[in-house]
Amino acid sequence: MIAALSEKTEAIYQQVIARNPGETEFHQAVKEVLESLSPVLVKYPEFAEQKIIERICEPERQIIFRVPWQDDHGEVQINRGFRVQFNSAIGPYKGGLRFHPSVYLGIIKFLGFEQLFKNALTGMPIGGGKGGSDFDPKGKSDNEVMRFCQSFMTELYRHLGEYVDVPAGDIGVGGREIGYLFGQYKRITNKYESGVLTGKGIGWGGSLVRKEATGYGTTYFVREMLKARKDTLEGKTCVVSGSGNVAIYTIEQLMKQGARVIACSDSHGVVRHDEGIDLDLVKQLKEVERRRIADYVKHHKDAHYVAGGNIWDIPCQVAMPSATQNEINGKDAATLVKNGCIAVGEGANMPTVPEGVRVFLDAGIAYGPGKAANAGGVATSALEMQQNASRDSWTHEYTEHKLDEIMTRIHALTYETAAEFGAPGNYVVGANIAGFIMVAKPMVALGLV
Ligand code: NDP
Ligand code: 2IT
Repeated sequence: MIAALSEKTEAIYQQVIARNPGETEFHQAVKEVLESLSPVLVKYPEFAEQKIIERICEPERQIIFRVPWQDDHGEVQINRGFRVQFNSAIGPYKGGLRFHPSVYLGIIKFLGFEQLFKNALTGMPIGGGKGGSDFDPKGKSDNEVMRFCQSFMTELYRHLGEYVDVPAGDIGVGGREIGYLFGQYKRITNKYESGVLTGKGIGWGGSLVRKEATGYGTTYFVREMLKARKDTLEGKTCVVSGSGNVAIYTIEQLMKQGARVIACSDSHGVVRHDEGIDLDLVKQLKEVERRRIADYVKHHKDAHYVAGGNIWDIPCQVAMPSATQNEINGKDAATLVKNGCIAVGEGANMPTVPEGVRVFLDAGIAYGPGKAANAGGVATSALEMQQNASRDSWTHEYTEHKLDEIMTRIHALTYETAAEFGAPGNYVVGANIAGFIMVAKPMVALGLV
């Protein structure tokens, strides 16, 4: 069940719409959090007195800049760069960079807003931020991507720092891009400041398990939700949307937990393979060759590819949206429930539209919203920062164990908070309230800044 906005939160929401015209994804993310907060204002009247919600909805700083670069034909290209430094009450701004043609301020702000609560839920000292560009890395040569990243960092570097703002990857930004960005930061500043970016490669300041962390973490969260219902992932039929970083390592961990993954996708279409997805092939196609998922069926004659298909029409017990925002609409959610889906773990940020969230909650299935379920990526970024600060590198086993502990703790925190605020089993309420309180209390303590 989702509560309506109270008079007070409705007024705040209307103010957010008026102050941020046209930023529909940002409005959606704000509304979804405000719907959970009325009981918090009753319990903590100081939050209302200090206008904490109004302050949280206004980013501390927003940077928009020109990114000029030259393509392989010598033609000048212009993109737009963004960094929104949302909230630094509990640590330096932290959050990924997204390179995708759909990027505009409203997307970066929704992501930054989600990020600040997610980061709080990890229990690590990281504030919230997000950035990116409308640059499209698809179809670009390595040299073009490098020139773009160098130009992007030539402007952004002045706003970053280990104690200031620490970006990482998101859609379209992986190890290759982080490498070029770090190289340029190092060159401009003349400092080997490892802690300025996370998602770095092994051998130059990166952490083991960061690459796997978001997918593994989301799967651990689903494992915990099922455990609370005396169930497991063993033998479950799963569908994972996307075939990028989060999707690949979600599939890997689902398989480790004994589940069967029968479908994945990209923005062009859906692959279904009832024998079980061949993960080594997906890694080869996507991580190494940067090809389309359509090529999967060239290697497996018994698999099916549907161009423009809808992955949520495929019956499954566990759905793991791992591509992008608003990829599950109300009808998709109803189809999933009708087909016997018992759990949804959001690897992507805000992949389910509000109507779809309502369908999942009304059906009483185990629904893990992104800001709790996919926090393993940024949590492991914080572990990377710890290793950089102490000039140490931890083993795979130790780091993975830490990630598992953090996800298990986030599950317990969101589960218990939901129960405390009268909505047992509702992880939306649990995540929003727990994350909000963990930012709001420090904001009160730090005074009007
Ligand atoms: P990648 O760029 O590695 O992969 C993105 C995947 O999603 C690709 O398969 C891509 O298909 C698909 N996709 C992207 N945009 C769209 C779209 N508009 N419509 C349909 N499909 C789309 O990104 P990540 O795996 O890193 O990110 C996936 C999601 O996870 C995002 O929502 C991101 O915000 C979230 N996330 C990522 C974290 C991380 O650590 N990387 C941490 C927490 C959340 P195609 O190649 O065809 O574009
Ligand atoms: O949405 C996210 O949490 C990320 N893209 C990862 C952010 C990070 O700083 O590791």
